Amino acid sequence: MGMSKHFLICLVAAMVPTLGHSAVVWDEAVNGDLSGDRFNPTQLTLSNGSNLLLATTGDSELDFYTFTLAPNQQLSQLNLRAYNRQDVMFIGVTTGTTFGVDPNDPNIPDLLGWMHFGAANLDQDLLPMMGTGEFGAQGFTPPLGPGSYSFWMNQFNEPTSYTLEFVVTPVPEPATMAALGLGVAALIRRRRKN
Ligand SMILES: [Ca+2]
Repeated sequence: MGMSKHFLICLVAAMVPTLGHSAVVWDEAVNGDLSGDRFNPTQLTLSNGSNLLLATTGDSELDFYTFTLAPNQQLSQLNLRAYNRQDVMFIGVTTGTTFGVDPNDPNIPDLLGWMHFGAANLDQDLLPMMGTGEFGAQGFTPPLGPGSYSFWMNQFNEPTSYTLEFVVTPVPEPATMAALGLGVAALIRRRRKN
């Protein structure tokens, strides 16, 4: 086996676990109710790949959770994977390890992003919609980079179950991206020759 082919196989093998990881990081049915205290949100640990959150919120029961992305991690997508009612739910995000907005007196400019979502958003990535900066929120363009983020989920009507998928990817390094690009190009050339 030539050195270049061996290198390619190693490169591809190194990428696969990163893309293939999928785990439930919190399931209220198993792990208990998410925190209702914005100053002490439930701590989630996200890994590169797909991270699922299964929870229920409704009436006056709020859900607060937080996670910290390592210097080489970014949140690429926030996909809605399940939603069991027709009306909409609020999701808001702030930077930091506590949720920086008072739900009883929300100051919108303190929100990094927010939106109302519902069944119409099933299998959609909420992140770009949350980042539009509506009503004076700070706004952002995905991905969300390294650092701490806290979320508030709120449904004023009957309890609603939701499943969110947080997709975390490595922050691309220019050298890695270039090597991967060359590797893929070489693989394609090889396949065409065979
Ligand atoms: Ca809950």
